[in-house]
Amino acid sequence: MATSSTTVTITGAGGQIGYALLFRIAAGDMLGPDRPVRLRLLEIPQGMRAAEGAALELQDCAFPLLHDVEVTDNARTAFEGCSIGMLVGARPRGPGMERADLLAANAGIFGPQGEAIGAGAASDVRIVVVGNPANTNALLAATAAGDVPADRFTALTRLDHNRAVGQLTEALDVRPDEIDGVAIWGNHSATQFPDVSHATVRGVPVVDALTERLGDKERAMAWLDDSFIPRVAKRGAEIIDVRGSSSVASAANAAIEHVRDEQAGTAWTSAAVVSQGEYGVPEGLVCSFPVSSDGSGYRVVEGLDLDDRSRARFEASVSELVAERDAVRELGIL
Ligand code: NAX
Repeated sequence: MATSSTTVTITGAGGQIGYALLFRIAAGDMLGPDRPVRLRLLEIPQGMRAAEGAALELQDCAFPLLHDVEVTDNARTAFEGCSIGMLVGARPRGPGMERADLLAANAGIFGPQGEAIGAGAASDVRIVVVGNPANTNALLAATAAGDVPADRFTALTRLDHNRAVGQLTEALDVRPDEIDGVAIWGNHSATQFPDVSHATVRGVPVVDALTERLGDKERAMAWLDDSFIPRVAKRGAEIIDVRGSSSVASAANAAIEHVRDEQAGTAWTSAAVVSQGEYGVPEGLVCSFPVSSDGSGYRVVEGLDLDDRSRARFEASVSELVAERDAVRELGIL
């Protein structure tokens, strides 16, 4: 008997990240070689031609796992029967736009998309929000989705996680798969806290390995504070500066890994999930934590010690999330 296909909905599918996502998903990179997919591409009218063009190219790839592609500018159609939703399309900050304007514009996107998910998505639906401000956009969609359990909504901080691993591989001259236990805490923004205090390299604490390499612990801590943390947190700006365009393939790769690991299971990665009060984070905020998955969704890794410096960094980022939530509430949206 043929395996039934999984419906994957991608918003902003005509954009840059969309273009980098579609072909890898259709090739089986996200759900594996045994799970055929049906793609639903959601765009706004101005983006429809680009999405339709991508659909033509998908046809020209003749991917054996790709059972169907539909392009639409109707959110209800796009999310009907959706099991995996990747919410990439968002309103970028325009010139002179204040934070409140940005949040209101995105509420106008993520509210109706959340409603469409509530109205028609499959009972096993899981959502990852990529479009910025990702954490608060996920909160907006989750709130609008009615009966869909809030823990089905996540936001992407896997790119930040991967960036942190990438910085360590260079500093320690090791391979990415030799590093475990990196964590991103807080908001997907420059306030995020990339944390190595529970990380190991070939089983040795990263801080000890850095101390060995740089000569003493003071230098290791200075590298973490002055180089590693700001570089990871501001890597998006560095990419724009060097490449002349924002992160695209690395963002698409991170989104694919986020969904793959949530579905297949993982002992440890980073993702923004709906807080249930873990580590003192106000309930309901969509906040990045170290997480694990047994295949049924991401859960926060609990019981980790955070020293005072770490806690202060984490709390600063959580305060930003609270401010974003409050700003949305003040607009009467939540
Ligand atoms: P693009 O501007 O290339 O593409 C966005 C697409 O979304 C456009 O085609 C646009 O027509 C479409 N769109 C806008 N409103 C829509 C709506 N209501 N419904 C459906 N489609 C809609 O941006 P791209 O480079 O692809 O980036 C997409 C988003 O990812 C941005 O918000 C960006 O800030 C965010 N990012 C998030 C990252 C993360 O780690 N969470 C990292 C990369 C990226 O910066």
